[in-house]
Amino acid sequence: MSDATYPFIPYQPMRFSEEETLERAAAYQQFMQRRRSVRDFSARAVPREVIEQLIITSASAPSGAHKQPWTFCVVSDPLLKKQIREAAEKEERDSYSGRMTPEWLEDLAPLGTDWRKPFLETAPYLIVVFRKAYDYTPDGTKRNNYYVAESVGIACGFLIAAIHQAGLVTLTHTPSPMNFLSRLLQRPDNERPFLLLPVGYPEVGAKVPDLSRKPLEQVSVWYEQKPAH
Ligand code: IYR
Repeated sequence: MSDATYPFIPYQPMRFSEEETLERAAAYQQFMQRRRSVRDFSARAVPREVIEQLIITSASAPSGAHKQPWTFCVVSDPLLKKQIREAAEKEERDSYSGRMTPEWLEDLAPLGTDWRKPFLETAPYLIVVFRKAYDYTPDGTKRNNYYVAESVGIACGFLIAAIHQAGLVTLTHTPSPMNFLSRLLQRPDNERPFLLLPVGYPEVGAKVPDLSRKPLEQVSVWYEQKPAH
């Protein structure tokens, strides 16, 4: 570790009044409530530039030691989408008919999922997010990454929010095991598949399960200073 100091620049704060802050927090909350995991995709095209912007947003996520330990593989080639679908359905078929426990299948029943994944071909884009356990420096030595799952998970959260903000839909698909993605996308040994997100427009008349979200009281515990009396 050298004792050189590293450059710092002024932070450019967003400045809002208290009233505006609450309005913005509430408006964003309501906007995010409309996000749903959608499985019925339209084949309607999405411009490449849109996907580029979504990925730049996702890659702005914080990461352990700012290592940015992610790669976004963007698949629009119909032949490759077909190969991904076939490989995913092969794994999913085995999962749904034996690998998943009865309890797991019972928990999934309200979502109406099964081994069939037509969205892997219908959606105009598949974004396959890879996590990088380590990186290589230009001279080929390994450099460690930190909190990789947390970092890539946060980036995927940013990506999902950006997709919703653009008026598009996605779902988090996790075929298991996922190593066929490393093979089909020819990824190097330091990358592991993390999440697969189809991106596109919803099919006209798309339906989603009638679910509700846990209210604030059920998901939060508050530790506040007691009022003096
Ligand atoms: N990976 C499977 C099963 C699945 C598992 C969970 I947990 C879900 O919330 C949804 C599906 C699939 O993609 O169908």
